[in-house]
Amino acid sequence: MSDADAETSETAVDPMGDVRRVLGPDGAVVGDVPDLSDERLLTIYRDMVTARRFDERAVSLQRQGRIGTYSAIEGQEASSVAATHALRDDDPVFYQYREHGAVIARGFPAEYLAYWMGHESGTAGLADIDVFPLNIGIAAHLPHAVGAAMAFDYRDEDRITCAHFGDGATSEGDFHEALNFAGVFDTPSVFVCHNNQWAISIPREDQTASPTLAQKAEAYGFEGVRVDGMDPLAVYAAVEEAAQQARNGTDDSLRPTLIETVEYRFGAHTTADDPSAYRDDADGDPWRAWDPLPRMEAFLRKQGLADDDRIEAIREEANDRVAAVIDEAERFEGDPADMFADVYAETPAELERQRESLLAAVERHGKDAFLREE
Ligand SMILES: Cc1ncc(C[n+]2csc(CCOP(=O)(O)OP(=O)(O)O)c2C)c(N)n1
Ligand SMILES: [Mg+2]
Repeated sequence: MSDADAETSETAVDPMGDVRRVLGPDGAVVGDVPDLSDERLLTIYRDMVTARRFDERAVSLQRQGRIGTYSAIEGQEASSVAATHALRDDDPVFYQYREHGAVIARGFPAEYLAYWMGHESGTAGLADIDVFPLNIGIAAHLPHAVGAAMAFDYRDEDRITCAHFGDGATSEGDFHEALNFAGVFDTPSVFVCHNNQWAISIPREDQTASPTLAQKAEAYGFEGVRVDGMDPLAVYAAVEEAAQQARNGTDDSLRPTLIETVEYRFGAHTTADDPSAYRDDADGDPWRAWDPLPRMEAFLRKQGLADDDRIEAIREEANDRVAAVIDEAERFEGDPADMFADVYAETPAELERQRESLLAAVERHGKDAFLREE
């Protein structure tokens, strides 16, 4: 480590407490680097850069009225990207609504953005990559993730499930029911709890009296671990171990693992939120030194895997990837009747009346009359 590196490491305040870590704030190696090829390390970095670029563009699309409400990932790119790379491609991922990195790591189909634009058909693209649609009802996807893991067990399939959720989700009944079930039935499950310090305006300290979220696993009889969620290599290592435990669990320890990824939500909760109403901008300052992007970039440079040209090329590739997804998503043809589909097994009479009235209006005025003005 050079003198300059040592200085950066010492001067950065660590806001995370006791966590598993591989990279210092300056990208210096401080733990065991998982066994990843150079190409995969660069791919993880590329997907993180893509997630941040997607964030910038998605917020701007929302401001222009081109997508609906959007939940930003800035600061949390490492945990969903690296966690997904640590799985096999056919291990289903259940996520909340912020962990876009899971979709980007699986190939980033344009349908993903189309779904945020309101196209119901967008979920089809996610089925192809074994990612379940986003879940707004906090923690409601966790019993489903455990149920899917149980199904793999019953069918003797060599697959596991990975479920992402936030610190706020740990206060929901569904969280406790799902993890209790996972423990009792010893399901092949990995739970990734993104402790980004906030559940909209509720700070982590007001969410639970438990000193950590990871320790909640103890109540269900399996292991809980705390990881630096802004360190992609630490997240990768923890999820890879948990996935292996889920797949090949031994008799003396249960297969599920709860991983608390400690991180920070730099942006607003969503584009509908104004964080200045409940926190100071300066609250995020201690976390800036741990930003996953410059950290992973510094690591790649120190390892001799990237130089200025390489980093620039990766940024351009990320920009192009996001631009291509936006172009394709904006070409999706919407069918207004879709909004009535998949709500009820049998459409109630009042809803059917509304559907018919909308379709009659579309027939009268043409679909374009209902679209946004360019
Ligand atoms: C069952 C339920 N209750 C309340 C809400 C309103 N709500 C939306 S997001 C959110 C906070 C979730 O916080 P967290 O789980 O920490 O995820 P984060 O947004 O920080 O990623 C709440 C309470 C909801 N969507 N569903
Ligand atoms: Mg949160």
